[in-house]
Amino acid sequence: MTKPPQTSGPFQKTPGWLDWYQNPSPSAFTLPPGTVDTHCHVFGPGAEFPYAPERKYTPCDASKDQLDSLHAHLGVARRVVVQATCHGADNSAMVDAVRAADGRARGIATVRPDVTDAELAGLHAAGVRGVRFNFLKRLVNRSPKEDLAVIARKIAPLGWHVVVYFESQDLAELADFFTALPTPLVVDHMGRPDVELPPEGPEFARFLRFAERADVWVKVTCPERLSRTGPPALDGERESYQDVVPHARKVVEEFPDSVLWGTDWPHPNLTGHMPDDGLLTSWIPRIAVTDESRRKLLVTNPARLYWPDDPA
Ligand code: 0GY
Repeated sequence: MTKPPQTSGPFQKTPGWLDWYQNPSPSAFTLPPGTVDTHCHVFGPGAEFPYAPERKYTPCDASKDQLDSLHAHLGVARRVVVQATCHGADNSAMVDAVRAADGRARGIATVRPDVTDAELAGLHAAGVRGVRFNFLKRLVNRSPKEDLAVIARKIAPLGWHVVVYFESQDLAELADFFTALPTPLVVDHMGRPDVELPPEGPEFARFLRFAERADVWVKVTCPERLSRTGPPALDGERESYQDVVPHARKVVEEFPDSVLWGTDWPHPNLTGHMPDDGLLTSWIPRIAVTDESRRKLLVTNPARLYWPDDPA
């Protein structure tokens, strides 16, 4: 069967863009009731929510309805929609997706330092519970730290947190800045370790020592982004993303009460391959090896952070 082409509305996708996977397999792992996807995005649709002029890539559309279908298919109960850099600080698509989920979604916004208290109150009413600070040069022009500190001071009274996305080699320079922020922190994709370095080595140890600070949460997400060994070998000789498992398992074992899981759908900026989201969940029992650790990772930890008044 020919699959319909995926588009960006009136925009041209970045050359070589890999579209998200259509018709995913059934979930390889049965998610427990109440599972939360704490890291997913919506892209446009571009015709309705135009991509930001300052974006560094143009994705294929990934709408709230398509996200909803994926979650229904996988058995995900609630979600956190993270503002993607291709929408800059225009949070409309993310907010629209969060509102439409009728209490089953939270949002993470991108805001500028001149954001007003009224704007923040509006975002809070819509379901936003944090902002994202992104330090990846290929995704954003870095904001001055003073601007980020201003934003953090403005959002702290709302009980929000800051989601930080950085490369592992930048942690040494950023750690003191992070520690001085007056909010909890949520670290994207385990701080992007170089998985060719051992989980017992000094680089990952630095990250683990950072993560053990109070009020730091870690997303054990994106094996498909971090892996060098890649998806499963066709001859069955190698499991998928095998090289990321030891790092993620170590994080889950050291911080069972502050780890979070997410799909990263629709997987922006992958270059080698696009994973089948149904098969990706096979990662979960490999990194959280007991029922209790899986329940914390998938259900109770994210509920505590994002729905403290309505835990699963
Ligand atoms: C992710 C990772 C990436 C992109 C973004 O907002 C974004 O554009 O987060 C990436 O390219 O590594 O978390 O989706």
